[in-house]
Amino acid sequence: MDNTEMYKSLDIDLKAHDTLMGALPVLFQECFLNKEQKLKNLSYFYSVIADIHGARVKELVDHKTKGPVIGSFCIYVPEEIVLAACGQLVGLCAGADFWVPYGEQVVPKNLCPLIKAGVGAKYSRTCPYFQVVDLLIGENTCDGKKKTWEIFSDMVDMYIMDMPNKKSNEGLKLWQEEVKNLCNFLEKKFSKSITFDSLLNGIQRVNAKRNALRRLYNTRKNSPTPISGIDALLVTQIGFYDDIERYTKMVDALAQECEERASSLSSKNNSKKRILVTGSPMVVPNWKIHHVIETSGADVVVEENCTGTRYFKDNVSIENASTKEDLLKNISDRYINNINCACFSPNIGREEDILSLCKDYRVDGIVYVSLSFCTTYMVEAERIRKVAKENNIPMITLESDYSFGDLGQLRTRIEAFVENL
Ligand code: BJ8
Repeated sequence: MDNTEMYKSLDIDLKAHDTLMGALPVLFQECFLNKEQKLKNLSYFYSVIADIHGARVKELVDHKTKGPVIGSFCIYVPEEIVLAACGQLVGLCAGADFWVPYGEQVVPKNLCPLIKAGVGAKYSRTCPYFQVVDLLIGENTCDGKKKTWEIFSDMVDMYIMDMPNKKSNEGLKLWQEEVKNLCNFLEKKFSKSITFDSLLNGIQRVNAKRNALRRLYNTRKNSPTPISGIDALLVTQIGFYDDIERYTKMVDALAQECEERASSLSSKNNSKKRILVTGSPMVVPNWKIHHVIETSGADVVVEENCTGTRYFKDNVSIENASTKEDLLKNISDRYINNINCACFSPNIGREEDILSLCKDYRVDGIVYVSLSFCTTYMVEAERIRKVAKENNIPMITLESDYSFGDLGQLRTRIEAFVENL
């Protein structure tokens, strides 16, 4: 389908966009299409990526007649409230190296690639998702993001949620206020009243998405795993911008196929080592680490990061909630209790999560990956290394960006790590 007219209406730089789109198929082919495919329900997710700047963007453009399209950079932004305001939430975190040089024209080079690529995507006018949003909701997590919102606010309408640094009672109170404030802000800004029923509906829709993802990830506890780590990562990544109902249905169908496949594989011996990946988020099209691990003789069986278990761990409770305020409180609780971001100090919950995931997914080794200049995750690696050592779980720490210059070095280190497990 020719999207030129839509791109023009979104003020896309067509020439630069063509260059960007030329690079994606090569990577996609290498990481996904070249491998032997066994799960038929993956074809939906592959088709979403193949048409990443097409059909879904058109749906979002069409949605604007009914409600706002809102962008975010963090899984702390509650999708339930955006849905209750008739909005659609899209994750704008950018994972392509293409955008980094554009970002570096505006922000310092020694920022993480996720921020630089995000700024570059907007600055270069080559990402239709950035171009389609009516509002960007930022959050005060790491310092890099906090200051980058000031730069974004010259290019796009912004609302910023403050974040506590500690998961104390005071921290929880601050966050509860922030969640309420967001709700009030969206009501006013888009003249949509958020009621108990609309909020409940939003919660149920996001909980259903989480249930489907949990069901899919549970199948990865089997040995052999019925789905490769890179495919599971791709599925989770798509959840950040796909239509929520369609996505949930497709994840459920895939989970069912994986359950069936797991029972048919159960009698087979599995000699592959099982890896937990943890650290900074991995957003489309950042598939590098999974690709290297899984072409080095191991399986990634779970990801403890924001493009993994943190995205769907536990639901927002609707029990005993009879008012809109109750629901908002339950939303605050679910987010603060389940998302163990390294921006919090201390961040004991993450240590506990990693250990219990290692047990549940029968993990042989941990691959800890920080994006370059992602200070919080780089520093926290030391705590996780200690905890892993105390529990006799081998761990390797890697630092990488979106370029492919370090592929050889990564492969050498990962192969040696897997061999020694
Ligand atoms: S809850 S991990 S999505 S903040 S990679 S920009 S931390 S320097 S993305 Fe994150 Fe929310 Fe936390 Fe998750 Fe900063 Fe690190 Fe860059 Fe990061």
